[in-house]
Amino acid sequence: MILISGTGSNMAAIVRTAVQQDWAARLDARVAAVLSNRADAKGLAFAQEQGIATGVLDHKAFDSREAFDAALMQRIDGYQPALVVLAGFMRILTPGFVAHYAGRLLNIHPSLLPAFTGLHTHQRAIEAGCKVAGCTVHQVTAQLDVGPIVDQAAVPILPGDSADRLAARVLTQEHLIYPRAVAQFLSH
Ligand code: NHR
Ligand code: GAR
Repeated sequence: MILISGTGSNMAAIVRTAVQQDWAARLDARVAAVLSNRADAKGLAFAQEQGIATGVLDHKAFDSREAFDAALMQRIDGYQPALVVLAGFMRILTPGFVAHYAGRLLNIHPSLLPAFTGLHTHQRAIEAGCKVAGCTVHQVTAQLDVGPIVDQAAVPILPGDSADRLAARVLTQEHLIYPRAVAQFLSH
């Protein structure tokens, strides 16, 4: 199960790797569905083209984070997933949600955690004068961006880098380490 909010390039990387590496035969695993909190998330079209079930649950239609998360849990549990993968999913999840999927909830964050938790990581890394940046796959816990680190990759920050240029460099690494981390999780 993959949750997205936007482009879904990490989701697409996982879907492509699952096909290329034949996860169905080798890991008895497939992407059960792709859910988004935004109806206009670009990644939904890609998932549909791949024949994957998709769904939209608009957080703005709910009175509280708890109500949104309860509905999201119900949707997810309909697929009985072994693993829930956040891939550019932009809603903070409640402690109840996190507890429900404890040990089977992964996220990719666009920084070398524990540095730069939260948002706007690339701009903040450039402004801090960092010489390296990167991305982190981590288990999701109730506290934001601090769950156990599963894998990381580093890239250089080059003179004159913009946040967009750095983000693109980091994203190529995300597309390598996230499918690898998911496969590793599913092989245990
Ligand atoms: N939920 C929990 N409980 N723990 C984590 O570690 C989580 C999480 C939900 C999402 C991804 C995370 C990231 O990789 C993630 C980790 C969104 C926000 C945020 O502030 C922060 C961190 C992450 C994702 N979201 C705003 C909110 O009010 C909305 C921002 C927007 O819509 O653009 O939920 O960076
Ligand atoms: C990725 O860089 C991901 O690490 C980051 O957003 C991008 C999503 O791209 N995630 C967050 O910032 C979570 N708060 P994608 O939709 O193309 O996978």
